[in-house]
This record gives sequence, C-alpha cells and structure tokens, in this order.
Amino acid sequence: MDWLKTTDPDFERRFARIVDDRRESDEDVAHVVRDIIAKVRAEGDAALSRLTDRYDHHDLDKDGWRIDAEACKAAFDALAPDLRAALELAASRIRAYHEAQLPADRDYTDDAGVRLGARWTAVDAAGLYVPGGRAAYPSSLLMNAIPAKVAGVERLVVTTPTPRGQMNELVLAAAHLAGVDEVWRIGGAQAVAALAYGTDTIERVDVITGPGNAFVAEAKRQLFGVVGIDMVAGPSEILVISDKKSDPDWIAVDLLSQAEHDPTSQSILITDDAVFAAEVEDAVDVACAQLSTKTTARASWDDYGVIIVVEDLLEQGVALANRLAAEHVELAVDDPEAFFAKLRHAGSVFLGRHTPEAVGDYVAGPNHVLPTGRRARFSSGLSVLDFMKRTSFIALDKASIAAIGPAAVAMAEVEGLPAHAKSVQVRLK
Ligand code: HSO
Ligand code: ZN
Repeated sequence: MDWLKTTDPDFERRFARIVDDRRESDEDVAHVVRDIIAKVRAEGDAALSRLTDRYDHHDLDKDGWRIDAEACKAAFDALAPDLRAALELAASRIRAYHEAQLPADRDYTDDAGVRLGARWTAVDAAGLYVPGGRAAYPSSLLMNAIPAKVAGVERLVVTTPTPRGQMNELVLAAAHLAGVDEVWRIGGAQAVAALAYGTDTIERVDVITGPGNAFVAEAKRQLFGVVGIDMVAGPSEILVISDKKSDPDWIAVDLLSQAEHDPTSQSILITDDAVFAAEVEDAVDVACAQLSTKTTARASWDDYGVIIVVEDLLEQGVALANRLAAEHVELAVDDPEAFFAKLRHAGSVFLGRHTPEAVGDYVAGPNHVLPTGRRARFSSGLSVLDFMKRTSFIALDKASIAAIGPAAVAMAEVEGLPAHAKSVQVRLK
C-alpha cells in the first residue's frame, strides 16, 4: 500500500506514477491469439473442436456444442426463492434504467428547406462472452444481456467455456431471465473469433461484449473493426473520497469490495484527515483477514492500494480524482453534491455515505461494465447505444438543392472530382 501526502516534497512524482501505472498483464499473448483467430477463420468448426478439447478438455462433438433453452429454464426454476427474487429485482431495475436510455430519432426541416435527421436501429445479433470458473458472474450476464435486449437485438448469443463439462448454473439461470437466445460451450480467443467470423455451426454476430481473461481481451482488441467491440476492460478500481466523519469500517469494506475482484484491482482512499486515514488502514487489515477472498484482496491492497491525505478535500481531492478518472468514485461526505459538481472524469459515482459501490454492481440499475485504467477520461459505461447504430438521412427537393447545391459544386471542383460536381449540377437545371 502506498501512503501519500500532498505536502510531501515528492508528492507530484509519486502521484503521477500512480496515474500512469498500467496494471495490465505483461504476458505476451498477442501472437498466440493471432494464431487462434487465423485457425478459426480458416477451419471453422474443426478448429473450435480441437481448441476446446485442448484448452477446456471438452469434446464438443461428443458432449455437445450447445446448452439448450430448457437447461437454462431448469437452472432458473431450481433457484432458491430468495435468490430468484434478488435476480428478478436486479433484472427489472437494470431493464428500467436502460429503457430510459433509448435514444430518440431526429427528423426536422432546416431554414434552407432541407429535411434532415437520424434514425437509431439495433444490430441484428450480439455475442456476449461469459468467462468460466470464478469470474463467471450472473450479475455481469444481466448487465450485458439486458441492454442488448432493450436495444432491440433479435439474436443474443452467449459463449462460455465449460471446462471438463462443468457449467455454471447461476449463469444459465441469468441467461434464461435475460432472454438469451443461444448458449455455446466454447471459450477463449477461439470463441471470440467464432463470434466475429462465424462457422458452419455458429452464425456470426455484429457486436461482441463481455469480460474475459487476457486472451479474450486480446482477441477483442484484434477483432475490433471486424465486429463492434464494447471496450477492453481492465481490473476493477474504486476511489473513495471521505471526510473523517465516515465510519472507518464502512470505508474499509468499500475499498476491499473491489480489491477482492483481482490481485491487480486498485482501491484508493482520498481524505483530509491523517488520523482517519490510519483508522481506515487498520480497519482494512481487520476486515480483510475475515474475507474468504483475503488472498486476492490482500495482494491487491498491498500492491496497488493507495491512501492520499490532502489538505483540502473538495478542491484538491476532486482535482486528484479527475486525474485518476477511476471506474468507481464514492463520495462519503456531508455534501456529495458539491463534490459531484466538480467531478468530471469517473465511470460511475456513488453519492453519500449510504451508497456503497456494491449496490451499483448488482441492483441499482446503471451498468456495472465501466471504463477502467483511466479510460473514463474519454469513454463511458456499457449502454443500449453499444448495441445500436445511427443512420443519418437527407431529403432535398427542387428548392432546397438550389439553395445548397452550388456550394457543393464549388467544393467538388476544387477537390478535382467532376462527377461529384455534375451529379449536383444536373439537378440544378
Ligand atoms: N465491480 C465489477 C463488477 C462486479 N462486481 C460483478 C460484482 N460482480 C466491475 O467493476
Ligand atoms: Zn464488483
């Protein structure tokens, strides 16, 4: 854990190092992924069978390619009633939030008499990668699948590795609840390649979203442009801005809530009180020791945790937060609105002492797929727009082409494109 004070002479140098730290795996996976993509593209199903056998010890042809809708429904029906109610509450709140996000079409006629506008339509098919094992969260399935369905995506496909045949029943239940149309038992870069290019068995999709390991992330990076890709997500982050009036135990578990995701997750506390900061540090140690996730949380906090003591929480604290552009920012202060007004770069903001980040992970409604690694400077969380595209349109008549056409002719002439000029001119006569 790093402890910084803005009054330290080397504060700026140390803070800049935290801002620039990439926290990304240095594993060189790019060439392996390039090879896998080429194989799936060239050989289709045969490559998928071979790679799934090799990496997941699952024989697609013998043990099955798909998990059918009945199996997903059965998993849903088998849920304990309180868990089922929790998933239903989450799904309905996520749905309502994303329905409100649907963009409006535009259609108007301007002063020159030109009719202009834009129409939003959903992509035909979307693919959602769901990791196998520990990081397969039903909440993430809901967060990816529901916006796609709300956007109007007809065909929503899940791919998930089922190592040695193992399936995650909770993910299947969530797939049923979210209305997923197909579930394929493939994973890794080969699954992303299959979604992007299609094979005889798996029809290609138009957009791929969802979290995954380094190979999946690299495959998404390499296939960006062949298909739509939402973002390449990095390890989770939380930044808590707190005054000394917060309960140190509350803040400690908030910091640990993201630290427990991954050893390279990052939790940062900014406060204006050194005594409070020390109390939080002690509380983190106590709370961490009690977690079943303590090995991961401890590693994350030891290697990437930061406590920053500032002199002025509102001005200085928020200025630092803007430079960090964290995925999640909690404002545990009396007047969160004053802080929120100045905070410009953050994936999602949690206002007030009674708003822990974890409610946003599950049931609040906004998406929990958010920009990490300082990408909140220029990008946003997953939304219905990631599954939609905008088509602009133009309609002229005799009078309006006469109004704006001559300028187009002039521009076409200087660009040396005479057919452009002519196609306007013939309509001006
Ligand atoms: N906090 C994670 C999402 C998640 N949390 C899923 C729990 N389950 C994204 O940063
Ligand atoms: Zn989380």
